[in-house]
Order: sequence, then C-alpha cells, then structure tokens
Amino acid sequence: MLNETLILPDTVTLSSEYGEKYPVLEIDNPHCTGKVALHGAHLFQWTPRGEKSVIYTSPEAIYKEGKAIRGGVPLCWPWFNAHPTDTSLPSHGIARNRFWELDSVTETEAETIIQLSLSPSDATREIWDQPFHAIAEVRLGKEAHISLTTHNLGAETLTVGGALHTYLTVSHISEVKVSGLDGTTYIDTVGEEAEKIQGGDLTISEEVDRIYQDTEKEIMLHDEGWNRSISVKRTGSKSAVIWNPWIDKAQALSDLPDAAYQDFLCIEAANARQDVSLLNKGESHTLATTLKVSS
Ligand code: TA6
Repeated sequence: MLNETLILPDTVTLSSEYGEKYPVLEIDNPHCTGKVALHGAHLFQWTPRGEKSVIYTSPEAIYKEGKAIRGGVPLCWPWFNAHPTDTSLPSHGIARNRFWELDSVTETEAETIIQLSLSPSDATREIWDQPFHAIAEVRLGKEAHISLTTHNLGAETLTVGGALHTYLTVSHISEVKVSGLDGTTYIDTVGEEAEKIQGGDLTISEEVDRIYQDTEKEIMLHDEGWNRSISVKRTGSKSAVIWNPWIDKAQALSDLPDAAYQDFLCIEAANARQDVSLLNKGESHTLATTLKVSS
C-alpha cells in the first residue's frame, strides 16, 4: 500500500487524520488543495485557489477498509453498478473498496501528479479472476484530471466497463442546470426502466439516475447560486451518468445526511451497459475525466 521510502514533494503530506491505517495524501500547491486516499485511489477533495470546493464528500462518509468513501470520485471498475450477469458480485466492482499501491508522487509548476496501481490478489480473484493491471492517475492544479487505465495481461479478451463516479458540489440542487446532453438518448433507471431522449438542458427536481449513451461531448454544470460553471470533459468514455438520489434515496444512505441531496450532483465519465471495452491480449484502455471551474 505505502512504500515508506517514497519521497513526497514539499506540496504533499501524508495524513493519518482518517486513521493510522488509512493513509491520505494532502495536496497544497500554488493552484489548489486536495486529498487522495490510497483506499480506492480515491480523490475526495479538490478546491482550486479562490474557488469553493468542487468535489463533494459527505460529512458522514466512512473511512475504513472495504467501504467506499461517500463522495469524491469513486472508481467504479471493472463494471458500473450491478455486474451484468452476476448480481451477487459487488455493485460498482472491485476498485473502490480496497487499498491501492502508491507508485509515485511528483509535481510540475502546474500540478501535483499521483499515480497508484492495483494488481490481482486472492481477494480480487474471488470476485473477478482476471489477469489485469490497473493504474489510476490523479493530477491536481487549476484543473483536476482523473484517469483509470486497464491493462489486459492475459491471453483472453477482457470486458471492461466502469465509471469515474464524480460528486460535484453545488450551491443548491435547485440552482443548477446541465448542458451538453441535448438530443442524447439515455436510459432512465428510476422506476420502470425506459429509454428516452434528453430535451435541452437538464434540471433536477426529483431523483435522477440516468445513463446517457454514445456521447463523448463536454458536459457543463451551471450553478446559478454560486455564479460558476464546472466543465466535465471525458475521454475513453462512451456513456455519461447523471445521478442525484433526491429525498428518499438520500434518507436510505446511512453515510449521507438526509438533506445532502441538495448539495451535490454526480456527473460521471462512464462506460455502462453496452458501452464496455473489449481488450484483447496485451491491449489497454483509459477512462478519464477532467474538471475545470469557470466563473
Ligand atoms: O451512479 C449512479 C448509481 O449507480 C446509482 O444507481 C446509485 O446506486 C449510485 O450509483 C451510488 O451507488 P453506491 O453503491 O455508491 O451507493
């Protein structure tokens, strides 16, 4: 998990605020502050200088092995939501609920760069018995860039989906609208599943849980309350997921305050349902998202 000989740049400290056995990297560089847990390779705080927090994390999040932090950018991998054929397997896969290896922490004038990796273990093989190597990279500066690369180390074709399940802080859910999805087909998974087409901008006034398909365009979250916009640019992502639990689902989540549905919206770079990648022997795939705030 943690190579004690790894030298950290001056702008990065190793924090035990979340427990001696739950290492968190705290970033404080000229452009932003941030926090990355080795557990799940999980970015859970990013605040550009002069801005309000961009990444939302629940004040009731749980920081312990095996439980994904509620908020931040959970890595849903190698599948999104329920496993396509075996619903007994963990929802959102195996990446977000275990410790990753910290491979390197470097910096440039523009950003801090953190690289972590995950390799098969007895525990992962029990769930997904495939020869893989996964690399997560978090780059924090005036923008935040999160990427997840899958290498197929085996001879068999690897089917890989997933999502960078990004929780974005908003002034109030009633103050936001989302553009960039107009005319895009989506699967509405709230209640009876149905395929629909997005008409114009998306506003949120009820539970929203949608998989937008075959879309690679930039998505913009416009927050009237804080007079800012957050750009979400995706690469290696054919789907985009928009999620807000609204009142009932928020109450059902024990690691989220009941009223917290008002404080965030998830805009996720994803490859869901049929938008998965088939990696032949030796092939790799990178799913990435870049966040940028503008006023
Ligand atoms: O991204 C949308 C979603 O798949 C929702 O259906 C909801 O389950 C959400 O992810 C959170 O999932 P989690 O397992 O983190 O509670």
